[in-house]
Amino acid sequence: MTETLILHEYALSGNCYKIRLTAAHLGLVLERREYDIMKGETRTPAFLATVSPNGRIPVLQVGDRFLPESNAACWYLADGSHLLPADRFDRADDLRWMCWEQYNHEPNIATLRFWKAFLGEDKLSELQRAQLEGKWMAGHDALCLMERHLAKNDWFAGGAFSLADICLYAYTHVAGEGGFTLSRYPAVEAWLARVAAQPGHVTIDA
Ligand SMILES: N[C@@H](CCC(=O)N[C@@H](CS)C(=O)NCC(=O)O)C(=O)O
Repeated sequence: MTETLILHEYALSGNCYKIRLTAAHLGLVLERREYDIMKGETRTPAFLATVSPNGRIPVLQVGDRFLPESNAACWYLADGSHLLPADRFDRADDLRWMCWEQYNHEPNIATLRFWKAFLGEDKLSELQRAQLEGKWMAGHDALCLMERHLAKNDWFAGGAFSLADICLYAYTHVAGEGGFTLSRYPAVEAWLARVAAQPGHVTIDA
């Protein structure tokens, strides 16, 4: 990759971490720009006009082009590498797990983490408070589905460590911060340890 790679991020976000983890596994250097999402720094007119009209991080800047959405950014970095299966079906299966992560996993597990560990339960609106139980149940369902898959498979797709594992690891390993008890999902815990043991692994606070 010849163009400069800049990650617009809030470092403690799992969505930002998964891009750094992908880059670390590929030996790619990312320049990092931090925004304080608690202060609305991604909602300024300048950010909306230049970085992303969606007003959220992460955004991967490649040269002078901007790519929002964490999993798209991970895909961009990993395209053509050992992190994506060579087989066409397995590659699509990798993408399937990444889509599932964004629809079934992240909106529940990451949101509860954000509400509880970052905002604080006493700061939640009535609407957010009313959603706590439903998000907990949906997050538990997601962890149960992972548990069933990982009871029979070491990895999510293609029989090897891949991008789907990275994208799912990002918020699963901090699910405890959202109130989930990971010891209830032993196959998930064993998989988290396998991911963390991969050469090139970096932690969320690195
Ligand atoms: N689907 C998006 C989600 C992005 C997202 O929700 N970003 C959050 C932090 S993880 C954010 O920027 N929040 C600040 C805000 O909405 O103002 C992705 O995967 O990148």
